[in-house]
Amino acid sequence: MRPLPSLHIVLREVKSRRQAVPPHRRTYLHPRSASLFLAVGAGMIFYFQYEKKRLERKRIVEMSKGYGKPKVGGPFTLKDIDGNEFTEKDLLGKYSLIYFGFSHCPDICPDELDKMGEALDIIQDRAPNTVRPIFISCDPNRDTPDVLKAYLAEFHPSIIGLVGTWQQTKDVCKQYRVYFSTPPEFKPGEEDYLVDHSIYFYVMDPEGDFVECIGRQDTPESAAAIVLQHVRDWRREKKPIDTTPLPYLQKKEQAQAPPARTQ
Ligand SMILES: [Cu+2]
Repeated sequence: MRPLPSLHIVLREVKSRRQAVPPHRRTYLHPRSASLFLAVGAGMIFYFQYEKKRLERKRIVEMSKGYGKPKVGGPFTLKDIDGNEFTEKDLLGKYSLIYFGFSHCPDICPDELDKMGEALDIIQDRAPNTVRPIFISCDPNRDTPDVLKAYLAEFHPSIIGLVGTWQQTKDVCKQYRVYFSTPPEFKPGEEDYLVDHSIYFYVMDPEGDFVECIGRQDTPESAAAIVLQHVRDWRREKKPIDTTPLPYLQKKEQAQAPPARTQ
């Protein structure tokens, strides 16, 4: 077997071949062109990766809108904590972040709502008023509007609390494929039950279609990043998005505004 040439010999060969090219025909890559070349290359790789991810997200979004597929979301009728009717039509215009829980939940709901609050601050900072956070109670017996109002006051002020009758709650849970186990009514002495519920945030687009789930493994930062990415995709496709200030900001503004002058 022929022995492999040593590195030294290889280098010498390269050198001599290079020298064989007359000086005026040698091509040099100027350091500036080299860095430009690398920057363009890196930019293209980044762009293609971004596009690939965007198309992948789009495919998933379109798949979840597809016919014949189990659909998440649909018509429902509930009431907000001020007693106003709230239906699936009130989800339109902005992105929604929907969470199903109950105020007696010992630990998961508070943790998730804290996380939602932090994510909402990040989102509000980068894409103001594009997302409407919603908490739907799946414990209609104990979560009266007042109970829910007091409970949600401990979390982010933008969260809209929704409650319904037992049947309305059962219906909305069915629409969102949330397991619903709450008994229609509780007997005295049995008020201390736990409610099994899903622990996802449902991200719905401004047309009211489900786009993605945010799970317990997500941090406030990653949850915000998921939502912001969808908002960016939506805007990129030049689809309309409502950015009127969220109700809690409007209330805040009204409270701060000087009283109207009367003559
Ligand atoms: Cu919970």
